[in-house]
Amino acid sequence: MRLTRFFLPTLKETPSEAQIVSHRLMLRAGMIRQASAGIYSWLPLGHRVLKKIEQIVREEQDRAGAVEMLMPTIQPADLWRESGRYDDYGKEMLRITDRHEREMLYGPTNEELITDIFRNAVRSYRDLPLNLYHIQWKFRDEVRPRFGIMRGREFFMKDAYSFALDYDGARHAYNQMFVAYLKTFKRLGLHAIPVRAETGPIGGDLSHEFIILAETGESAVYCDRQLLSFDIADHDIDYDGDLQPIVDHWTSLYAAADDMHDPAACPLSGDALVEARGIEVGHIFHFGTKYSKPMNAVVTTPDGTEAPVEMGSYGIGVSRLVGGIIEASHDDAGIVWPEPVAPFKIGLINIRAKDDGCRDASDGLYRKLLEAGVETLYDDTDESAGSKFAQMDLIGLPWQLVVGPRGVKAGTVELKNRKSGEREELSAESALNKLTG
Ligand code: 5CA
Repeated sequence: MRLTRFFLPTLKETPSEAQIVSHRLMLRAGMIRQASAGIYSWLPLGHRVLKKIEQIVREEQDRAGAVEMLMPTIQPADLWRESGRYDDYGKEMLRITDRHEREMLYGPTNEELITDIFRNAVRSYRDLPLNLYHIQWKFRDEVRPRFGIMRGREFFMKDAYSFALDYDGARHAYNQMFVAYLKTFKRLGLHAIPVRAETGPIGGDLSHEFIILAETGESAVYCDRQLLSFDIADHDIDYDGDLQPIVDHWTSLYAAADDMHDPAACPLSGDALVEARGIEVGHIFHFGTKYSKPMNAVVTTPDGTEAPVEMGSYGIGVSRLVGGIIEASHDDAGIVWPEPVAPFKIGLINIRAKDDGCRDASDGLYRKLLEAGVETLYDDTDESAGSKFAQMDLIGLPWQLVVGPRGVKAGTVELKNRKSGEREELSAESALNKLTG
Protein backbone atom coordinates (compact mmCIF):
# COMPACT_ATOMS: atom_id res chain seq x y z
CA MET A 1 0.00 0.00 0.00
CA ARG A 2 1.35 3.39 -0.99
CA LEU A 3 1.08 5.89 1.81
CA THR A 4 0.01 8.54 -0.71
CA ARG A 5 -3.09 6.40 -1.37
CA PHE A 6 -3.68 5.22 2.17
CA PHE A 7 -5.62 6.97 4.94
CA LEU A 8 -3.36 7.38 7.95
CA PRO A 9 -4.35 10.46 9.94
CA THR A 10 -1.61 10.30 12.60
CA LEU A 11 -1.42 12.94 15.33
CA LYS A 12 1.76 14.63 16.55
CA GLU A 13 0.16 15.85 19.77
CA THR A 14 -0.93 13.54 22.55
CA PRO A 15 -4.74 13.63 22.76
CA SER A 16 -5.71 14.95 26.18
CA GLU A 17 -8.76 12.71 26.59
CA ALA A 18 -6.74 9.49 26.57
CA GLN A 19 -5.71 8.22 29.98
CA ILE A 20 -3.84 5.06 29.09
CA VAL A 21 -1.05 4.40 26.65
CA SER A 22 -2.95 2.11 24.28
CA HIS A 23 -5.75 4.65 23.86
CA ARG A 24 -3.23 7.45 23.26
CA LEU A 25 -1.28 5.40 20.73
CA MET A 26 -4.38 4.18 18.89
CA LEU A 27 -5.53 7.77 18.43
CA ARG A 28 -2.06 9.05 17.54
CA ALA A 29 -1.39 6.20 15.10
CA GLY A 30 -4.64 6.94 13.26
CA MET A 31 -6.22 3.58 14.15
CA ILE A 32 -9.52 4.73 15.63
CA ARG A 33 -11.69 7.80 16.01
CA GLN A 34 -14.46 8.24 18.55
CA ALA A 35 -17.97 8.55 17.10
CA SER A 36 -19.57 9.04 20.51
CA ALA A 37 -18.75 7.90 24.04
CA GLY A 38 -17.50 4.30 23.86
CA ILE A 39 -18.28 3.99 20.14
CA TYR A 40 -15.44 4.06 17.63
CA SER A 41 -14.75 4.01 13.94
CA TRP A 42 -11.91 1.74 12.95
CA LEU A 43 -9.70 3.55 10.48
CA PRO A 44 -7.73 1.49 7.94
CA LEU A 45 -4.68 0.83 10.13
CA GLY A 46 -6.77 -0.19 13.14
CA HIS A 47 -9.10 -2.21 10.98
CA ARG A 48 -6.22 -4.28 9.61
CA VAL A 49 -5.10 -5.19 13.14
CA LEU A 50 -8.65 -6.02 14.20
CA LYS A 51 -9.01 -8.38 11.22
CA LYS A 52 -5.66 -10.05 11.95
CA ILE A 53 -6.69 -10.77 15.52
CA GLU A 54 -10.12 -11.94 14.40
CA GLN A 55 -8.51 -14.39 11.97
CA ILE A 56 -6.21 -15.90 14.61
CA VAL A 57 -9.14 -16.26 17.00
CA ARG A 58 -11.14 -17.92 14.20
CA GLU A 59 -8.40 -20.38 13.27
CA GLU A 60 -8.01 -21.54 16.86
CA GLN A 61 -11.78 -21.87 17.34
CA ASP A 62 -12.00 -23.95 14.15
CA ARG A 63 -9.08 -26.10 15.29
CA ALA A 64 -10.86 -26.78 18.57
CA GLY A 65 -13.93 -28.00 16.70
CA ALA A 66 -16.20 -24.97 16.99
CA VAL A 67 -18.29 -24.09 13.93
CA GLU A 68 -18.58 -20.53 12.68
CA MET A 69 -21.86 -18.78 11.86
CA LEU A 70 -23.18 -15.23 12.10
CA MET A 71 -26.06 -13.94 14.18
CA PRO A 72 -27.48 -10.43 13.88
CA THR A 73 -26.70 -7.54 16.21
CA ILE A 74 -30.40 -6.76 16.71
CA GLN A 75 -32.48 -9.29 18.62
CA PRO A 76 -36.15 -9.57 19.59
CA ALA A 77 -36.91 -8.76 23.24
CA ASP A 78 -39.31 -11.72 23.51
CA LEU A 79 -36.51 -14.28 23.52
CA TRP A 80 -34.95 -12.50 26.47
CA ARG A 81 -38.28 -12.58 28.29
CA GLU A 82 -38.22 -16.36 27.99
CA SER A 83 -34.91 -16.63 29.81
CA GLY A 84 -35.89 -13.96 32.29
CA ARG A 85 -32.94 -11.75 31.41
CA TYR A 86 -34.88 -8.96 29.70
CA ASP A 87 -35.57 -7.26 32.99
CA ASP A 88 -32.47 -8.51 34.83
CA TYR A 89 -30.07 -6.98 32.34
CA GLY A 90 -31.08 -3.47 33.33
CA LYS A 91 -29.68 -0.31 31.85
CA GLU A 92 -26.71 -1.95 30.18
CA MET A 93 -29.04 -3.21 27.49
CA LEU A 94 -29.76 -0.85 24.63
CA ARG A 95 -33.48 -1.24 23.98
CA ILE A 96 -34.97 -0.30 20.66
CA THR A 97 -38.55 -0.11 19.38
CA ASP A 98 -39.16 -0.65 15.68
CA ARG A 99 -41.86 1.04 13.54
CA HIS A 100 -44.36 -1.68 14.45
CA GLU A 101 -43.79 -0.98 18.14
CA ARG A 102 -41.99 -4.29 18.49
CA GLU A 103 -39.41 -4.35 21.23
CA MET A 104 -35.92 -5.12 20.04
CA LEU A 105 -32.48 -4.80 21.53
CA TYR A 106 -28.89 -4.48 20.41
CA GLY A 107 -27.38 -7.76 21.60
CA PRO A 108 -24.96 -7.58 24.54
CA THR A 109 -24.41 -11.37 24.17
CA ASN A 110 -26.23 -14.21 22.41
CA GLU A 111 -27.22 -17.04 24.76
CA GLU A 112 -30.95 -16.62 24.06
CA LEU A 113 -30.67 -16.31 20.28
CA ILE A 114 -28.42 -19.34 19.89
CA THR A 115 -30.60 -21.41 22.23
CA ASP A 116 -33.59 -20.51 20.05
CA ILE A 117 -31.75 -21.60 16.91
CA PHE A 118 -30.67 -24.81 18.61
CA ARG A 119 -34.09 -25.81 19.96
CA ASN A 120 -35.71 -25.35 16.56
CA ALA A 121 -33.21 -27.59 14.79
CA VAL A 122 -31.78 -30.18 17.15
CA ARG A 123 -33.88 -32.91 18.69
CA SER A 124 -31.57 -35.83 19.38
CA TYR A 125 -28.48 -36.53 21.45
CA ARG A 126 -27.01 -37.94 18.22
CA ASP A 127 -26.47 -34.38 16.98
CA LEU A 128 -24.37 -33.54 20.03
CA PRO A 129 -21.87 -32.29 20.96
CA LEU A 130 -22.09 -29.00 19.12
CA ASN A 131 -20.20 -25.76 19.54
CA LEU A 132 -21.32 -22.76 17.46
CA TYR A 133 -19.57 -19.41 17.41
CA HIS A 134 -19.68 -16.07 15.71
CA ILE A 135 -17.58 -12.94 15.71
CA GLN A 136 -19.91 -9.99 15.87
CA TRP A 137 -20.40 -6.52 17.32
CA LYS A 138 -22.02 -6.27 20.73
CA PHE A 139 -23.46 -3.33 22.59
CA ARG A 140 -23.44 -2.76 26.34
CA ASP A 141 -24.45 0.63 27.60
CA GLU A 142 -21.58 0.73 30.11
CA VAL A 143 -21.93 3.32 32.89
CA ARG A 144 -18.35 4.36 32.39
CA PRO A 145 -17.04 3.59 28.92
CA ARG A 146 -13.34 4.37 29.09
CA PHE A 147 -9.81 3.71 27.94
CA GLY A 148 -10.85 3.85 24.29
CA ILE A 149 -11.86 0.49 22.89
CA MET A 150 -10.86 -1.30 26.12
CA ARG A 151 -14.20 -0.65 27.74
CA GLY A 152 -16.33 0.42 24.85
CA ARG A 153 -20.09 0.44 24.51
CA GLU A 154 -19.92 -1.08 21.06
CA PHE A 155 -17.25 -3.78 20.88
CA PHE A 156 -16.26 -6.77 18.77
CA MET A 157 -16.51 -10.16 20.45
CA LYS A 158 -16.03 -13.78 19.55
CA ASP A 159 -18.69 -15.73 21.37
CA ALA A 160 -19.05 -19.49 21.22
CA TYR A 161 -21.88 -21.60 22.65
CA SER A 162 -21.55 -25.29 23.41
CA PHE A 163 -24.31 -27.88 23.67
CA ALA A 164 -23.82 -31.29 25.24
CA LEU A 165 -25.97 -34.13 26.51
CA ASP A 166 -24.57 -34.23 30.02
CA TYR A 167 -22.14 -32.65 32.43
CA ASP A 168 -19.15 -34.65 31.19
CA GLY A 169 -19.80 -33.55 27.63
CA ALA A 170 -20.17 -29.95 28.75
CA ARG A 171 -16.98 -30.17 30.77
CA HIS A 172 -15.13 -31.45 27.71
CA ALA A 173 -16.43 -28.51 25.66
CA TYR A 174 -15.28 -26.18 28.44
CA ASN A 175 -11.84 -27.76 28.42
CA GLN A 176 -11.62 -27.46 24.64
CA MET A 177 -12.24 -23.73 24.85
CA PHE A 178 -9.90 -23.37 27.84
CA VAL A 179 -7.04 -24.89 25.85
CA ALA A 180 -7.97 -23.08 22.62
CA TYR A 181 -7.80 -19.79 24.55
CA LEU A 182 -4.30 -20.52 25.83
CA LYS A 183 -3.25 -21.26 22.25
CA THR A 184 -4.97 -18.18 20.85
CA PHE A 185 -3.44 -15.72 23.29
CA LYS A 186 -0.01 -17.24 22.82
CA ARG A 187 -0.26 -16.78 19.05
CA LEU A 188 -1.17 -13.16 19.67
CA GLY A 189 2.09 -12.73 21.56
CA LEU A 190 0.39 -12.51 24.96
CA HIS A 191 0.75 -14.37 28.22
CA ALA A 192 -2.77 -14.85 29.53
CA ILE A 193 -3.47 -16.33 32.95
CA PRO A 194 -6.73 -18.19 33.59
CA VAL A 195 -8.23 -17.15 36.92
CA ARG A 196 -11.34 -18.33 38.74
CA ALA A 197 -14.06 -15.79 38.17
CA GLU A 198 -17.53 -14.69 39.16
CA THR A 199 -20.18 -15.54 36.56
CA GLY A 200 -22.21 -12.31 36.78
CA PRO A 201 -25.17 -11.84 34.43
CA ILE A 202 -24.19 -14.83 32.26
CA GLY A 203 -24.67 -17.19 35.21
CA GLY A 204 -23.43 -20.68 36.02
CA ASP A 205 -21.11 -22.35 38.49
CA LEU A 206 -17.81 -22.70 36.66
CA SER A 207 -16.00 -19.85 35.06
CA HIS A 208 -12.51 -18.61 34.19
CA GLU A 209 -11.34 -15.22 33.08
CA PHE A 210 -8.22 -14.99 30.96
CA ILE A 211 -6.17 -12.04 32.09
CA ILE A 212 -3.07 -10.40 30.69
CA LEU A 213 -1.08 -8.44 33.21
CA ALA A 214 -0.89 -4.67 32.65
CA GLU A 215 -0.56 -1.83 35.14
CA THR A 216 -3.46 -0.04 33.52
CA GLY A 217 -5.74 -3.08 33.65
CA GLU A 218 -9.18 -2.71 35.23
CA SER A 219 -9.17 -6.09 36.98
CA ALA A 220 -7.21 -6.99 40.08
CA VAL A 221 -5.61 -10.43 40.01
CA TYR A 222 -4.06 -12.54 42.71
CA CYS A 223 -1.99 -15.47 41.57
CA ASP A 224 0.91 -17.77 42.21
CA ARG A 225 4.12 -16.33 40.73
CA GLN A 226 4.87 -19.66 39.05
CA LEU A 227 1.89 -19.13 36.75
CA LEU A 228 3.74 -16.29 35.04
CA SER A 229 6.16 -18.83 33.57
CA PHE A 230 3.58 -21.46 32.56
CA ASP A 231 3.54 -22.12 28.83
CA ILE A 232 1.20 -23.99 26.51
CA ALA A 233 2.85 -26.45 24.13
CA ASP A 234 3.39 -25.36 20.53
CA HIS A 235 2.50 -28.75 19.10
CA ASP A 236 -0.99 -29.57 17.84
CA ILE A 237 -3.53 -30.48 20.47
CA ASP A 238 -5.84 -33.45 20.09
CA TYR A 239 -9.07 -31.69 20.94
CA ASP A 240 -10.99 -34.96 20.97
CA GLY A 241 -8.58 -36.42 23.50
CA ASP A 242 -8.53 -35.93 27.26
CA LEU A 243 -7.74 -32.27 27.91
CA GLN A 244 -8.32 -32.45 31.66
CA PRO A 245 -4.59 -32.87 32.47
CA ILE A 246 -3.78 -29.58 30.68
CA VAL A 247 -6.62 -27.76 32.42
CA ASP A 248 -5.66 -29.30 35.76
CA HIS A 249 -2.07 -28.17 35.29
CA TRP A 250 -3.12 -24.56 34.62
CA THR A 251 -5.62 -24.53 37.46
CA SER A 252 -3.43 -26.34 39.99
CA LEU A 253 -2.07 -23.09 41.38
CA TYR A 254 -3.92 -20.27 43.11
CA ALA A 255 -5.27 -17.64 40.71
CA ALA A 256 -8.34 -15.52 41.34
CA ALA A 257 -9.98 -12.38 40.06
CA ASP A 258 -10.80 -9.65 42.57
CA ASP A 259 -14.34 -10.87 43.28
CA MET A 260 -13.20 -14.45 43.90
CA HIS A 261 -10.07 -13.67 45.90
CA ASP A 262 -10.33 -14.72 49.52
CA PRO A 263 -7.25 -13.68 51.53
CA ALA A 264 -8.20 -16.22 54.23
CA ALA A 265 -8.25 -19.09 51.72
CA CYS A 266 -5.22 -17.93 49.73
CA PRO A 267 -2.27 -20.23 50.50
CA LEU A 268 0.29 -17.74 49.21
CA SER A 269 2.20 -14.95 50.85
CA GLY A 270 5.20 -12.74 50.28
CA ASP A 271 6.98 -13.06 46.98
CA ALA A 272 5.03 -16.14 45.91
CA LEU A 273 1.83 -14.10 45.63
CA VAL A 274 1.49 -11.80 42.65
CA GLU A 275 -0.98 -9.00 43.32
CA ALA A 276 -1.32 -7.24 40.03
CA ARG A 277 -3.64 -5.50 37.63
CA GLY A 278 -4.73 -7.07 34.41
CA ILE A 279 -6.93 -6.86 31.35
CA GLU A 280 -9.66 -9.46 30.92
CA VAL A 281 -9.33 -10.61 27.32
CA GLY A 282 -11.49 -13.71 27.53
CA HIS A 283 -14.11 -15.28 29.77
CA ILE A 284 -15.55 -18.79 29.68
CA PHE A 285 -18.63 -20.10 31.44
CA HIS A 286 -20.28 -23.41 32.14
CA PHE A 287 -23.88 -22.75 33.10
CA GLY A 288 -25.56 -26.10 32.55
CA THR A 289 -29.28 -25.76 31.90
CA LYS A 290 -29.71 -22.10 32.87
CA TYR A 291 -31.03 -21.22 29.39
CA SER A 292 -32.04 -24.61 28.01
CA LYS A 293 -34.55 -25.26 30.82
CA PRO A 294 -36.62 -22.07 30.65
CA MET A 295 -36.35 -21.99 26.85
CA ASN A 296 -37.14 -25.68 26.53
CA ALA A 297 -34.07 -26.65 24.50
CA VAL A 298 -34.32 -30.40 24.97
CA VAL A 299 -33.00 -33.48 23.16
CA THR A 300 -33.97 -37.12 23.31
CA THR A 301 -31.47 -39.14 25.30
CA PRO A 302 -30.16 -42.65 24.47
CA ASP A 303 -32.81 -44.16 26.78
CA GLY A 304 -35.61 -42.40 24.94
CA THR A 305 -36.40 -39.71 27.53
CA GLU A 306 -36.01 -35.96 27.00
CA ALA A 307 -33.46 -33.76 28.73
CA PRO A 308 -32.50 -30.09 28.57
CA VAL A 309 -29.04 -29.64 27.03
CA GLU A 310 -25.99 -28.69 29.06
CA MET A 311 -24.53 -25.43 27.82
CA GLY A 312 -21.54 -23.16 28.14
CA SER A 313 -20.48 -19.91 26.54
CA TYR A 314 -17.06 -18.58 25.72
CA GLY A 315 -16.12 -15.00 24.91
CA ILE A 316 -13.02 -13.28 23.60
CA GLY A 317 -12.82 -9.49 23.47
CA VAL A 318 -11.47 -9.15 19.93
CA SER A 319 -11.51 -5.34 19.85
CA ARG A 320 -10.26 -5.12 23.46
CA LEU A 321 -7.30 -7.27 22.43
CA VAL A 322 -6.08 -4.54 20.09
CA GLY A 323 -5.60 -2.28 23.11
CA GLY A 324 -4.34 -5.14 25.26
CA ILE A 325 -1.60 -6.01 22.80
CA ILE A 326 -0.49 -2.36 22.66
CA GLU A 327 -0.42 -2.16 26.47
CA ALA A 328 1.86 -5.21 26.43
CA SER A 329 4.03 -4.10 23.52
CA HIS A 330 5.07 -0.46 23.05
CA ASP A 331 7.94 1.90 23.86
CA ASP A 332 8.46 5.67 24.07
CA ALA A 333 8.38 6.04 20.29
CA GLY A 334 5.12 4.16 19.74
CA ILE A 335 3.57 0.77 19.16
CA VAL A 336 5.69 -2.36 18.66
CA TRP A 337 3.42 -4.88 16.89
CA PRO A 338 4.06 -8.58 17.36
CA GLU A 339 4.45 -9.84 13.80
CA PRO A 340 1.28 -12.03 13.68
CA VAL A 341 -1.01 -9.05 14.25
CA ALA A 342 0.97 -6.24 12.61
CA PRO A 343 -1.11 -4.19 10.14
CA PHE A 344 1.77 -4.49 7.64
CA LYS A 345 4.97 -6.45 8.02
CA ILE A 346 7.23 -3.81 6.49
CA GLY A 347 7.38 -0.04 6.31
CA LEU A 348 9.32 0.85 3.17
CA ILE A 349 10.64 4.39 3.55
CA ASN A 350 11.91 6.42 0.65
CA ILE A 351 13.63 9.29 2.42
CA ARG A 352 14.07 11.36 -0.76
CA ALA A 353 10.87 10.94 -2.77
CA LYS A 354 11.87 13.64 -5.27
CA ASP A 355 15.15 11.94 -6.17
CA ASP A 356 14.81 9.80 -9.32
CA GLY A 357 17.32 7.20 -8.15
CA CYS A 358 15.65 6.80 -4.76
CA ARG A 359 12.23 6.58 -6.34
CA ASP A 360 13.25 3.93 -8.86
CA ALA A 361 14.99 1.86 -6.20
CA SER A 362 12.02 2.14 -3.81
CA ASP A 363 9.43 1.41 -6.50
CA GLY A 364 11.45 -1.67 -7.49
CA LEU A 365 11.62 -2.95 -3.93
CA TYR A 366 7.93 -2.28 -3.42
CA ARG A 367 7.02 -4.25 -6.53
CA LYS A 368 9.14 -7.21 -5.47
CA LEU A 369 7.67 -7.21 -1.96
CA LEU A 370 4.16 -7.12 -3.39
CA GLU A 371 4.96 -9.97 -5.77
CA ALA A 372 6.26 -11.99 -2.84
CA GLY A 373 3.01 -11.30 -1.00
CA VAL A 374 4.65 -9.35 1.82
CA GLU A 375 2.35 -6.76 3.34
CA THR A 376 4.15 -3.48 2.87
CA LEU A 377 3.30 0.12 3.64
CA TYR A 378 5.36 2.22 1.26
CA ASP A 379 6.03 5.76 2.41
CA ASP A 380 6.31 7.46 -0.97
CA THR A 381 5.32 10.89 0.35
CA ASP A 382 7.63 13.89 0.24
CA GLU A 383 7.62 14.50 3.98
CA SER A 384 10.95 15.03 5.74
CA ALA A 385 13.00 11.96 6.61
CA GLY A 386 12.68 12.81 10.32
CA SER A 387 8.91 12.85 10.30
CA LYS A 388 8.78 9.65 8.23
CA PHE A 389 10.94 7.83 10.77
CA ALA A 390 8.89 9.14 13.68
CA GLN A 391 5.64 8.09 12.02
CA MET A 392 6.93 4.60 11.20
CA ASP A 393 8.10 4.15 14.78
CA LEU A 394 4.71 5.35 16.01
CA ILE A 395 2.70 2.87 13.93
CA GLY A 396 5.07 0.09 14.96
CA LEU A 397 5.49 -2.14 11.88
CA PRO A 398 7.99 -4.93 12.69
CA TRP A 399 10.48 -3.96 9.94
CA GLN A 400 11.55 -0.68 8.37
CA LEU A 401 13.34 -0.75 5.05
CA VAL A 402 15.00 2.58 4.33
CA VAL A 403 16.07 3.79 0.91
CA GLY A 404 18.23 6.94 0.70
CA PRO A 405 20.55 8.60 -1.82
CA ARG A 406 23.78 7.37 -0.21
CA GLY A 407 22.59 3.77 -0.21
CA VAL A 408 21.27 3.97 -3.75
CA LYS A 409 24.77 4.97 -4.91
CA ALA A 410 26.36 2.15 -2.94
CA GLY A 411 23.63 -0.36 -3.89
CA THR A 412 22.46 -0.81 -0.29
CA VAL A 413 19.40 -0.27 1.88
CA GLU A 414 19.02 -0.05 5.63
CA LEU A 415 16.89 -2.55 7.49
CA LYS A 416 15.69 -1.71 10.98
CA ASN A 417 14.02 -4.05 13.41
CA ARG A 418 11.40 -1.99 15.25
CA LYS A 419 11.49 -4.09 18.39
CA SER A 420 15.23 -4.39 18.99
CA GLY A 421 16.13 -1.14 17.23
CA GLU A 422 18.94 -2.98 15.43
CA ARG A 423 19.87 -1.61 12.02
CA GLU A 424 21.89 -3.22 9.30
CA GLU A 425 23.10 -2.02 5.96
CA LEU A 426 22.77 -4.66 3.26
CA SER A 427 22.22 -5.10 -0.46
CA ALA A 428 18.66 -4.70 -1.66
CA GLU A 429 18.72 -8.34 -2.68
CA SER A 430 19.75 -9.66 0.72
CA ALA A 431 17.15 -7.43 2.37
CA LEU A 432 14.47 -8.91 0.13
CA ASN A 433 15.68 -12.43 0.81
CA LYS A 434 15.56 -11.80 4.50
CA LEU A 435 12.06 -10.30 4.42
CA THR A 436 10.47 -12.72 2.00
CA GLY A 437 12.28 -15.86 3.17
N1 5CA B 1 -21.67 -14.60 26.76
C1 5CA B 1 -20.43 -14.56 27.47
C2 5CA B 1 -19.39 -15.38 26.81
S1 5CA B 1 -19.60 -15.48 25.13
C3 5CA B 1 -19.98 -13.13 27.64
O1 5CA B 1 -20.59 -12.22 27.15
N2 5CA B 1 -18.89 -12.96 28.37
S2 5CA B 1 -18.28 -11.59 28.84
O2 5CA B 1 -19.27 -10.70 29.29
O3 5CA B 1 -17.25 -11.90 29.80
O4 5CA B 1 -17.58 -10.92 27.61
C4 5CA B 1 -16.59 -11.62 26.90
C5 5CA B 1 -15.37 -10.74 26.65
O5 5CA B 1 -15.75 -9.57 25.94
C6 5CA B 1 -14.70 -10.21 27.90
O6 5CA B 1 -13.80 -11.16 28.43
C7 5CA B 1 -13.99 -8.97 27.40
O7 5CA B 1 -12.72 -9.33 26.84
C8 5CA B 1 -14.89 -8.50 26.28
N3 5CA B 1 -15.70 -7.35 26.74
C9 5CA B 1 -16.74 -7.35 27.61
N4 5CA B 1 -17.22 -6.12 27.78
C10 5CA B 1 -16.49 -5.29 26.99
C11 5CA B 1 -16.50 -3.89 26.72
N5 5CA B 1 -17.39 -3.09 27.29
N6 5CA B 1 -15.59 -3.39 25.84
C12 5CA B 1 -14.70 -4.21 25.25
N7 5CA B 1 -14.65 -5.53 25.44
C13 5CA B 1 -15.51 -6.07 26.30
